[in-house]
Amino acid sequence: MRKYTFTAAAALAAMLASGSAMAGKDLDAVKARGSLVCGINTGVAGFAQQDDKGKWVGLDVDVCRAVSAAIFGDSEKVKYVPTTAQQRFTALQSGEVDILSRNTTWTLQRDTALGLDFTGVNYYDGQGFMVSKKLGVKSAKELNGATVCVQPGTTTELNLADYFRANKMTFKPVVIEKVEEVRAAFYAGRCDVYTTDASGLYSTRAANTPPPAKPDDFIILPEIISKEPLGPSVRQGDNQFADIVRWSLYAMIEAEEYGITSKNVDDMLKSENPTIKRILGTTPGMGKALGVDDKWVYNIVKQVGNYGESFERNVGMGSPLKIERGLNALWTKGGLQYAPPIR
Ligand SMILES: N[C@@H](CCC(=O)N[C@@H](CS)C(=O)NCC(=O)O)C(=O)O
Repeated sequence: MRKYTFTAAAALAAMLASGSAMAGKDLDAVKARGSLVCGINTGVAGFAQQDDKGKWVGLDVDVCRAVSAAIFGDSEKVKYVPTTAQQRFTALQSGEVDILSRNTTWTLQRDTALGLDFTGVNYYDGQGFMVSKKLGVKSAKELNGATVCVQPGTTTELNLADYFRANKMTFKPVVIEKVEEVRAAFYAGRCDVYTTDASGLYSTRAANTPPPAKPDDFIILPEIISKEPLGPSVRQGDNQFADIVRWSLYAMIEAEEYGITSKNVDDMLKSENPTIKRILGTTPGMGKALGVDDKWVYNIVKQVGNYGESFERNVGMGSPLKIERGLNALWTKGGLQYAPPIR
């Protein structure tokens, strides 16, 4: 036993000395390939959507770009694979994608039985309901007997059943896998209600509304019926890769807290603040501990922006979605976004 302990400790020390502590097969594969394969959704404006040049943009896309910047020093070494709600976990489990960054709720079963490892929360959300104004409904409590459009393989489907049962109401589900088809069904009046994460409702209403529907024709009811902490996940089994994903997101949040932006990051390299020096690698060590370049946060912020910049650009008041920071404000501003210290 003693001998075993000694051997394990020696092996660990040797790994640490060689700088390859806990290196795993997933990170090795990403490095060997020279790119990150990132599973995203098939098109939810603000979170992951192709712009007019065919480039994927959005809050979830920015997480992939940040991880790419941390590993390769270049945020563009990413291949994007669109996945429906139903396909997404198989895509990650089978190795088709390295990371899932796709409005996916962190739940116990997904984090355990499904073999995923959640690495943080890039958007605190909750489930809501959208209806046509013509329906004349002001509260979800008035939805007894309604026909409800919903996507399968989601927490949405489960919460919907729980909510109606708890409120002694009935509903008729219209379950459709493809997001554009579920939206079309809703706009065509095949269901009274569309339910998903509130972010998805804002996104659908603001940017995906196919003509002739108009955003003003629809209202989002006030009830938020669940907790949907959305965040990136990886397969279990490669701790270092999971750490890089986790700390890339934290780096964006920490940069916002310390006022480091894509615009001022070069000036910030001259900062005498010891925390900023550690974050930006002017005092080396943090990158080395994570197994990436000491300039990792500099590269993330310079190329992708801090969390607040990404939020505003993609889903915030400056975007068509116009979502307030709310729960996604920093903890110093009354929200839940809180990064452990980079030290
Ligand atoms: N957060 C929920 C729902 C996620 C979800 O898939 N939502 C739909 C509606 S916004 C979606 O993203 N669809 C896009 C797609 O299928 O590509 C979950 O993790 O189960």
